[in-house]
Amino acid sequence: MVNITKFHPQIAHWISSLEAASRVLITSPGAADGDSIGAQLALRQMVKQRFPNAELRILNDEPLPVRYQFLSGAQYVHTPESYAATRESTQFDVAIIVDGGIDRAGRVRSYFEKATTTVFIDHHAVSIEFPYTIRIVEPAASSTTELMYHLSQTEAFKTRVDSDFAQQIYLGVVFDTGFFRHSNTTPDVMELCAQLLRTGFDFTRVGERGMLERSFSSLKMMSETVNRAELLAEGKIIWSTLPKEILKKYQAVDDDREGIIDHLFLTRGIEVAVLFFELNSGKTKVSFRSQGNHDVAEFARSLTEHGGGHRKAAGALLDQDISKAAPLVLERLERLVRRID
Ligand SMILES: [Mn+2]
Repeated sequence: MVNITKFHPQIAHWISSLEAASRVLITSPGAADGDSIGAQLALRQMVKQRFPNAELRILNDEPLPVRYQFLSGAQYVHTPESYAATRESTQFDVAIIVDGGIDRAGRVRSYFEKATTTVFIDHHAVSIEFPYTIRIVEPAASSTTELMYHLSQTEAFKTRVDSDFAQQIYLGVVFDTGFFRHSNTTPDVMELCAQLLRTGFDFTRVGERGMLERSFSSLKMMSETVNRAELLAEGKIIWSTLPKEILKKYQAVDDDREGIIDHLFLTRGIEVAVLFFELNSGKTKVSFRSQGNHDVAEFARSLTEHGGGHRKAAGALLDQDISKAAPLVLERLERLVRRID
């Protein structure tokens, strides 16, 4: 249950800083996903309706992935380059980061830190220590957009829920619940989505274009990854690799890798899926999915301090190259799955 009442002092503080603001910055950590993009666009609508004279800028370290470009409001999402082209001031009165901390905001961090008031809105339980002026963090929310919806319906904002706003909130919810599959799919989430659907937005399009669609080269890349997949531990582990030749061959962007591991994971009998990415730096990125009986976040943390995530979905950045990292990780994982130590 998302409890907004406890945030009333923070919301009051936020509103008074917005009242005095002429320039407002909205951002998210790099590699923005459906939840962070949905939350940014919904937040823009919320603030725009309540403070029509404020100048609002959405600024992210990386350009908006193609899959989100159909969203209403997508034209307002800038990178530092496209923003600098307008030669506007880089000083903001209020800066708001959603769905993750400022430590991963790349070049936008310097804009954020200069702002008079900084606001952090998130649903992740773990976050870095940063002296934000205002923190609104609710781990009970399935997604940042679910939290944003509740903030938008407070006396302070009273945002009109039109079909554009509903579309943005819905995208974040479907993204972070994995289409209502993950354990964060509460009855409240379903009721919220029922309300959103009544506004008449095209939810099929949000699901297909915003989540499932992939580019042709990404499809081919997936097929090569699936081709190379192998089983371990009597078919309880499935693993594969994405070497840099393949990433290069298909000119893969980050977004193209999305969802490949889920296809591996949904193979019958699998308890853990593992996908290794060879990085240009010589390091290896590894992603894990688990049915839940093996805690892959704990496993990822046991590999390196650059590891973590959730019990069922986690990742790590390893210093070794893929030829060394893969056997090492697989051997330890096999021990875990067979429960021998
Ligand atoms: Mn999220």
